[in-house]
Amino acid sequence: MVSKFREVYKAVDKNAVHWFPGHMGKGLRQMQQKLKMVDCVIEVHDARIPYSGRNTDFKHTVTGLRPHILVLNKKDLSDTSTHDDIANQIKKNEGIDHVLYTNCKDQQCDGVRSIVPTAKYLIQNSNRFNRSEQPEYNLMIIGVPNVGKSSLTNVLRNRHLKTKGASQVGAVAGITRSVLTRIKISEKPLIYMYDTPGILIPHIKNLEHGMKLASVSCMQDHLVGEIQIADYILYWLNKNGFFGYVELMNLKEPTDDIQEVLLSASAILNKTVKYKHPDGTVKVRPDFDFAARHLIRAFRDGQLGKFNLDNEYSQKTHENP
Ligand SMILES: Nc1nc2c(ncn2[C@@H]2O[C@H](COP(=O)(O)OP(=O)(O)OP(=O)(O)O)[C@@H](O)[C@H]2O)c(=O)[nH]1
Ligand SMILES: [Mg+2]
Repeated sequence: MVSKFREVYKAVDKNAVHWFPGHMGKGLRQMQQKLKMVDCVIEVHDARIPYSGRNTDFKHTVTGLRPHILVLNKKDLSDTSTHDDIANQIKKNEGIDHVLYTNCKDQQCDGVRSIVPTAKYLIQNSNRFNRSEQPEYNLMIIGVPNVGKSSLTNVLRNRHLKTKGASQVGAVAGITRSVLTRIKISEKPLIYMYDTPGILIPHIKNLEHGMKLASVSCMQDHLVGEIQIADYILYWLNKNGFFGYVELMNLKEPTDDIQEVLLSASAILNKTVKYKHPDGTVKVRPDFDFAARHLIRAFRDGQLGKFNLDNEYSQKTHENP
């Protein structure tokens, strides 16, 4: 039987998934300047996309020979059944031995608790080069926008020092704009963390990687287009057999047509916009952007399920992205 759903995703606007504003280039330069002070790099990424959009340039420009921990954050929104498999694959393919899954919203999270001891262990067993005489350890947290770098810095600070958080956190990508002054996260031994701005690869060649980043809000929605993001989410849900959106969007059955989905949801959301008709009169039509945001929000909040958007790279195929 031929599937009624799309096998391949085609974007309306392929160029929309490029986002490299000035503060990212500047942030990257600041990070490189601070590097000689750094003993261990903590790379944070979204657990729903363990491969897509990870900034591979970091390996050459930032991580280098330093100890490297990969933190896959927002595990509360991700498909936990694939975690072990992915961690093993990353160890095998990338040589990163320490892959930790975290949920910054959970004070008791084992992954969060193990970051400082793991970093301490790795630093004590590494060649600190020019820093071997320095008593304090400096960590640098890096990653793409909105994955929870500042949240993690704050949780670690609160856990160990019982003081209030210092790094600004926000639901939109691009909150931290520059490399901040270091934040103390442990007294004994003395450990500091540099929080840094989220940095994307300047040119995202793989369209689906870009759309996955956008789907989990590592880019700003208006740049990619809400309807385009909703369409990618619809494509992915259908392709993977998740049909929770049918009820959410007031549909009778699954469909791959985003216009149909948005039109149907508009009936219950009851949001309209005025527009000027070519005949000069002002008319009213359903607010499709609002309906698109409704689908995107439900997907991001986990209402439609907990997903691994990179599932094609794990379990079955073991392909490299
Ligand atoms: N569900 C869930 N949300 C999280 C978690 N960690 C962070 N968040 C949320 O993710 C959003 C982004 O968090 P930030 O800490 O600002 O992310 P960032 O990586 O510093 O972002 P930039 O500074 O923009 O690069 C906020 O709305 C946080 O509340 C988590 O483990 N689970
Ligand atoms: Mg931040």
